[in-house]
Amino acid sequence: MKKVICINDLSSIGRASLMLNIPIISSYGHQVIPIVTSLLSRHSGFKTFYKKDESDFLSHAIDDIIAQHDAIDAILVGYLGNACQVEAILRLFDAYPDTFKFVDPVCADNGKFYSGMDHDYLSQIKRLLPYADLIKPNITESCLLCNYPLKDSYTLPDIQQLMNQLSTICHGQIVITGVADNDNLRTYYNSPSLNYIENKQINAYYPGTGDIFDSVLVANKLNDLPLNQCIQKAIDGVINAIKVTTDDNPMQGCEIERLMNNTLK
Ligand code: PXL
Repeated sequence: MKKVICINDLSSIGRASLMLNIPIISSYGHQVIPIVTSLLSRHSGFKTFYKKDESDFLSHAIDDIIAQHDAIDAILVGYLGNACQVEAILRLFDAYPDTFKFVDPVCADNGKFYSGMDHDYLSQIKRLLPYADLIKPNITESCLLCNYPLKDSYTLPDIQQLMNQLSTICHGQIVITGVADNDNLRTYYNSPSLNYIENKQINAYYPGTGDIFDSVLVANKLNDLPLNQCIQKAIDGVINAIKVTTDDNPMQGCEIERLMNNTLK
């Protein structure tokens, strides 16, 4: 069984981060080893939430895991909530040079930073990207990482330039999500060369879709699928998760429980 360390927050209300990583990656038969970065009563897309920083726990947990010398197949990094956690994560990366490393530089969407995040925060999490085998910024995060102007729509030369700049930061595979093109959404990737997969845009915003995407992507990478197939499965996963959702309030996230058919029942 493959082992995946997932470094992400745990939000009680509104399906996001670890509450998506754990069930989805487990459903592929991989073992998830969660390391909590922050505890939130609700994800930060809600107007109010209570957040408890877990940097101290994260640092000690990482040192304990390193001391055990357990074999780890993949490390997934998502929402930190405190940029000081980068130091401990770099220690983990250093201790596992051959482990597949996936970094989602979670900090912004739809042209703006998430609550409590800013350019200083971004400059810290950017330090993780050179060590990653695969990164997945959305289009807003891509522009912010590259000091590229945020726009309403992006041309192919825009994406080419962003991809070029991102590949000077990360020498691994790069996936840029959420690029609108009329009624479609494009997911660009750089492996083996610049390419994209297009799907019909769904007219609703559900928090956590990036975490569903990350979970399916990493689970399939661990099964050695080529990047384009991993991306297609990640897109299909997000679309299916939105399709089965019945709650009128999209802030509650996608009802992935409806996709969890299992033999424990
Ligand atoms: O899905 C990204 C994410 C993760 N964690 C928290 C968030 C968000 C996006 O809003 O608020 C706490």
